[in-house]
Amino acid sequence: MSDFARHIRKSPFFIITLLILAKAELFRLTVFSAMSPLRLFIDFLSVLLISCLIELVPQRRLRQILYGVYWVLATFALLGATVYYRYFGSVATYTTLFELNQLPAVKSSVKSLITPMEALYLVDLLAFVVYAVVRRFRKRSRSGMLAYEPIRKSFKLPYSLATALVALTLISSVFAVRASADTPNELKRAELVGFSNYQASVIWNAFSAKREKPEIPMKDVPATKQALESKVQSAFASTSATNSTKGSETPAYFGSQKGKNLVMVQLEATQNFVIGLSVAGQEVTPVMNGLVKESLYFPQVFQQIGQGNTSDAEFMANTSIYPTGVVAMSKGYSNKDLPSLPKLFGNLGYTTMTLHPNEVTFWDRDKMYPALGFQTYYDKPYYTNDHFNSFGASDEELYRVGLQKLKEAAGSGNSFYAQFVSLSSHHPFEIPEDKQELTLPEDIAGTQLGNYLQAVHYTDKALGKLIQGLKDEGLWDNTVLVLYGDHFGLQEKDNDPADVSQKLGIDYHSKITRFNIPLIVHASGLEAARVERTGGQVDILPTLANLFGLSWSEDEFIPFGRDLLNADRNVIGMRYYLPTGSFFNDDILFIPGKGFEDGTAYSLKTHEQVTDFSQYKSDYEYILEWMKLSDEYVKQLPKHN
Ligand code: GP9
Ligand code: MN
Repeated sequence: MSDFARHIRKSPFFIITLLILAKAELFRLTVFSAMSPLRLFIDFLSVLLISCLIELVPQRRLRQILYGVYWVLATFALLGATVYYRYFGSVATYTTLFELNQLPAVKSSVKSLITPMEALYLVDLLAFVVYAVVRRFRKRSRSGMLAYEPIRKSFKLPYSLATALVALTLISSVFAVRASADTPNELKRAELVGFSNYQASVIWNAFSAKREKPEIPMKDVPATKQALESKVQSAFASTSATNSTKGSETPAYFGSQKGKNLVMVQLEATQNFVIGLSVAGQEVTPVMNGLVKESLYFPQVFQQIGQGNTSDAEFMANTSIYPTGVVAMSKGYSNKDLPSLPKLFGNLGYTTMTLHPNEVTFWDRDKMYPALGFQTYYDKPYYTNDHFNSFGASDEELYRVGLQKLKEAAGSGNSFYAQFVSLSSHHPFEIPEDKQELTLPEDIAGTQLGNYLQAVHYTDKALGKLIQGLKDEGLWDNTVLVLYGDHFGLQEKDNDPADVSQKLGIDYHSKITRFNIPLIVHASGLEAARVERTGGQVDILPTLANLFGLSWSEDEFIPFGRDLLNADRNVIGMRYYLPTGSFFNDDILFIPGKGFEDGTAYSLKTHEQVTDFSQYKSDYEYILEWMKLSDEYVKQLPKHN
């Protein structure tokens, strides 16, 4: 061990370059499950670039420190990105660092994502630390004092060679990044150019996007949107939710819920497969199952969140704008005057509020809620902490307080729009024992799947209390209740689809079933129906706008979803948890490769792979342009005061 450590101290250039390269390859193997001599060479050049830059520093001591920093930073960046990939299925970038302050609140989630494999990233650093401590200890016991022993001779690249290598490796990195710039799929891009080149390219793109003029000026957004809609299918033009009152015929359901209250509950980590599911003779979600029988139920809706997870789902449901995927929308766009559902209702004299039992600063909601135009928010301090999970209060407590607020709002004589964001079924789904009411078979109990079912069962039960409360307060008949899931719950790494399928007696697909969330709209007098149209979280606002008869002009608002009750066809984009260019239409889930042709498609009906998907090429081209348009739109929105 001491030889290894001495080498690091004497000739860090070789050994640290090699160690970081080894870790870059470990990352490649874990994330992309593939390695090739060409990719290894590209990684080598990018690792070498930093080492050679350090070699240009003349002071030996400073060089040593920089190597140490390089070693530690690269190790933790790659290790962190590996764990991050396991949850998000995306390669972390510098913007992920903005979320580090949230780590303490989700430490149990992070812990459950770490595997023993991660130790491989750390062995060399640990060995070095042990060596350094032992060496110091020995020295102290010999001389009775601490002393730094300078290394008199250490290896250093000749200045001219280091300069030449910097130039060469820099050119090769720029070349690799440029060659992959046309690949929309971020995962593929990261795989092609390697971790550090990918980081450099993301930073460069963000920097140049700031300086460049918008590609589609605001005044051209409506026309571009219209053109895109008709490009995919002329039917889109007539079902566009730009302004529901604009079409020649009145859309179905238009204004049927006008003037009623809206209570919209975003259910944490609730996937659609739990609806109607029974385990060992017990219904997992009896309350929602009952509701479905008397509601509009949309079983083919999918998550579309980006880096902002729960908060992105809130953002989308209230704006019908796609998350850019580059940053949590709450962090990146809360300075904007966001067109939104709370504002549309607010303009009609509604009282608007949002309720969530976590700290409001989590995901910068303290900035997002005002930007969305919610008049009031009720966060952590409003709830009695019943220590349900690491965030604090339970859903029952959320609804207890919420019902009081709804009662007060109703008392003022105004209609209200209240959004609830539930939290009790948060990953890793470990809820208090006395709240676990399902009796699960042995092979499910105690697994993540078992914990998930228990947590969702609790979420459902708490929801029942909200519904009962609304009935008791006499609000039920005049309130539209909307439920939807924010994103998947079951982690891919802990739940083999075949195993889940076998245990639950369903056909669980690792992507289609995982990203499928429920959407339920209940209103007294609204006839129950199962609406099979494919949809996403961007479609929630246009669908509700139609039901409530809300309208607007293009200057005020440009939503990027569709009214699911009137659309004849739908294509929705997904990025971040799947690479950019992925989409769901009414038939398939498509995931691109480098482009369309080398992509993969799965039938939504059978979950089987579809080999001939050429007919959907226009959907692929459309969704890329559509999401770009949404990005251009949100970027150009004016700042709010
Ligand atoms: C906490 C909640 C966390 O406020 O948003 O949920 P997550 O975003 O991790 O799903
Ligand atoms: Mn969530």
